[in-house]
Amino acid sequence: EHCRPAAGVPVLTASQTPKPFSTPEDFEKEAVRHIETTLARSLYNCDEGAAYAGTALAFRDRLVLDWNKTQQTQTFADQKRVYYLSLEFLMGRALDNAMLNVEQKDVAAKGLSDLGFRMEDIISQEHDAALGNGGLGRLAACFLDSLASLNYPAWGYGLRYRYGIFKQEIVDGYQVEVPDYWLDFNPWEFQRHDINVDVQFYGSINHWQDDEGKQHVSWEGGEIVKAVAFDVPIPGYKTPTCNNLRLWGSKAASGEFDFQKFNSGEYESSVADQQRAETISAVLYPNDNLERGKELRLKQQYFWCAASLYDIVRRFKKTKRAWKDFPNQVAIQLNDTHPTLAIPELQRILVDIEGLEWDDAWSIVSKTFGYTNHTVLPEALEKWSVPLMQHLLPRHLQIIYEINFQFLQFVERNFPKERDILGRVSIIEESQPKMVRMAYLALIGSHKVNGVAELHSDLIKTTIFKDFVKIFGPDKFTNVTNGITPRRWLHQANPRLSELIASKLGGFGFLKDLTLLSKLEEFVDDKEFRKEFREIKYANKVRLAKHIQEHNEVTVNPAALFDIQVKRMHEYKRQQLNIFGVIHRYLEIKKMSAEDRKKLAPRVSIFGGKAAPGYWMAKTIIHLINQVGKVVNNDKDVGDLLKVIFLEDYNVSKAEIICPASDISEHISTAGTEASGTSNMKFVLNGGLIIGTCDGANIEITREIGEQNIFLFGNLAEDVEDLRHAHLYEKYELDPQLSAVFDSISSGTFGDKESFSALLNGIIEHGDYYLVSDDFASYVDTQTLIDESFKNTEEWTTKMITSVARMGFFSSDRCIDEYAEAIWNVEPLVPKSDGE
Ligand code: GPQ
Repeated sequence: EHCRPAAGVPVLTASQTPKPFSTPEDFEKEAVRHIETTLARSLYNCDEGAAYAGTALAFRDRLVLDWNKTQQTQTFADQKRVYYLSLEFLMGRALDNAMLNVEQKDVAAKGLSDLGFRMEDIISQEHDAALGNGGLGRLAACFLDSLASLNYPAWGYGLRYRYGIFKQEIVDGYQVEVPDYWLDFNPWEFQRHDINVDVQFYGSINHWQDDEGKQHVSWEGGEIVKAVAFDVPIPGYKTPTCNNLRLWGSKAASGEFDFQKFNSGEYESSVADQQRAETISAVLYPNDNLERGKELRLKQQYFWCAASLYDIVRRFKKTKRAWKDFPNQVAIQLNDTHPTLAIPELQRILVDIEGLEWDDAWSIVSKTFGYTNHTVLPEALEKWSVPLMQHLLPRHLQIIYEINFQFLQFVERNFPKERDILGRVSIIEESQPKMVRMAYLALIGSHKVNGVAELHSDLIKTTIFKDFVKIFGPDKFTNVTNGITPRRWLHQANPRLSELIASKLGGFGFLKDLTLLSKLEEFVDDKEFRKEFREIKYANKVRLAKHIQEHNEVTVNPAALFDIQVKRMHEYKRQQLNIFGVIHRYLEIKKMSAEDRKKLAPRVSIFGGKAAPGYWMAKTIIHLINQVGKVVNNDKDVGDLLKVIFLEDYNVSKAEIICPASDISEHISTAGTEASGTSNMKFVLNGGLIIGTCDGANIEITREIGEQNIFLFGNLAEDVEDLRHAHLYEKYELDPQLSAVFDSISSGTFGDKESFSALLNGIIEHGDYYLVSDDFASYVDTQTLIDESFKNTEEWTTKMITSVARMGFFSSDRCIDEYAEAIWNVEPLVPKSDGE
């Protein structure tokens, strides 16, 4: 089984490898070797792309030794592992992160400079790995970083999309989607040619009896698609742990196209099977907080769940343990309901293939899974039509019906007097067609269900899962407030601030224990520190201003107040409230005397974010923002007092430039709609303040940093339902200031007024579901407070520093420790060095 080198043959192992590059020359040697041999390029012909490749490969060499060692340690340690199943991993770039984790970025920068390159330019050669939509996918990426940095034995499982989230171009103020082909050169993945899983679809069910009279079920016929493993190393910060992210790509089971058909002249149909198979992992669905029930999406979900579970079960079987030990060895976390099919799939493996009794199997299944819910928005809760599932996954549908039957019997026994409860909690919705409610299946098949911020975790217990709290008791439900990795979102994105903090705290320990930031409060009155802190903020704004100059061809004043809202475009996130506020400001400025204008703090309103291609209203909002920008930015009379910028193609690597550059960022969702939010944490950690509603993690941020350091406004979640009801059944008046804004839009100030009529009518006539009008006055007033506060530089500086000092709680490390303790029951495991 094992390969044994002959005596005297040196074996390269992680612990024998010195720090990757002790000198810049060491690094250069390795990078040049890769450029000349791996890439077969002459140094005379070495451009930035080749320099990036050489650098990445040089660091990768080092990474894979730790990776091998970690995997070997995990295999032999034989302790419980975590599997994080997520359809999205929004990783961004890998090189910078890899260099910083081994503390070798400076050495490499010097080496690159010797070769005639600037580190920044080389880093920006890398294509973002954009296998996600927004917060949910980026959370998965932060979790992988924390799992590795904290030495948890953990794997991620996902899909290897050939196309990640589309690239956004803005053409004449409109969003245009361009495909994101990111795999032309990707040094961070390794295809495992030996790891393939056959995944079955369609077919029929056969019930039969063996010679001993035992009943069996088999799933036969249909179509087979091959899942091919691609592994991505996930290094931890300052630790030898390097975990694995396994992404599945789809291939035709036969591997090749049909030669028979090809030879008989049917070229087109001969490649059709192959193409159909490869379509499964071709593209990421670009919807955020929305489900559309498409067959291909269901295929993606099953393909990935089946391949991952096959892999996990195979690994478990190698331990030769009894099946009842499975939940002691394996914890599987479901990132939203997307991987819920893993539940009936594991039940199918145990019952149909391994021959366990139903109840024994179910006891194992329901101890293995944990389910994280990320939204209460009804349009985002997954439901699959029963006929579709019957067609694609006939055996799974049977199993789901059996799970439901047993569950409903249990409910009936325990709540005999409640007539309506069965219909309400049934996994099957009795609609036309019938639908499988995936959130209920995920909940019933898991031992813990968690929300992602306190308010959200409370809300799921009183709204969508209310009945289930009664059925299972409150202990099944828990909260794990989201977090972010301070490595990427402070150290990498804002190296100067990280350095400054380290100089005050006596080292970079805070990057592993973010609560150490609290010591910064001791320096809040330190004049020199305050000055440096402000200088860093200013420099980060200059960097963003440069980006804006290059991409938007608008000159913005870095001394102005930078007001930023970047996130997916969505009505519930209320970018429309923001842009209406900007228009209001513009109209006010136009009315002001020269004297009054002098008193005003200049502002740059910055937006960024993608709209789902089919989300017409979100696209309208993008269009309005760009139209307003066109008018305002060209109004000489307004000058520097107001600029409006839409940043094209917001993604992870752009967020790394944007988050450190805010004075204010906007997190202004209608109360009760944003489960948590995570960019709110990124902005505050980088010394920006927040204007926000009492929603998601804003509430906990306020508790931590103090309400004097955040600008809260708007109605509370508890009042939203009544307000909506009142809008529908009573006459309501539009807020007068908002009305003036609408008049200016309707008079054509920002171009063709017809373009925006549906947006305005939704508020004026159709109930204003997101309460834009209700919150407008308090939003505008709060922005005025911000103007005043910003002009008082000393007051503002104190708020920034105090807030940063109090952000320790929001590290994804804290979050992962909570999952490990309360949900997974797993312990860290540090890779052994060789010879031990
Ligand atoms: N989230 Cl359901 C997404 O990014 N996409 C989704 O489809 C759903 C949720 C977000 C959610 O809106 C944010 O409030 C959270 O901070 C984030 O998930 C991570 O939990």
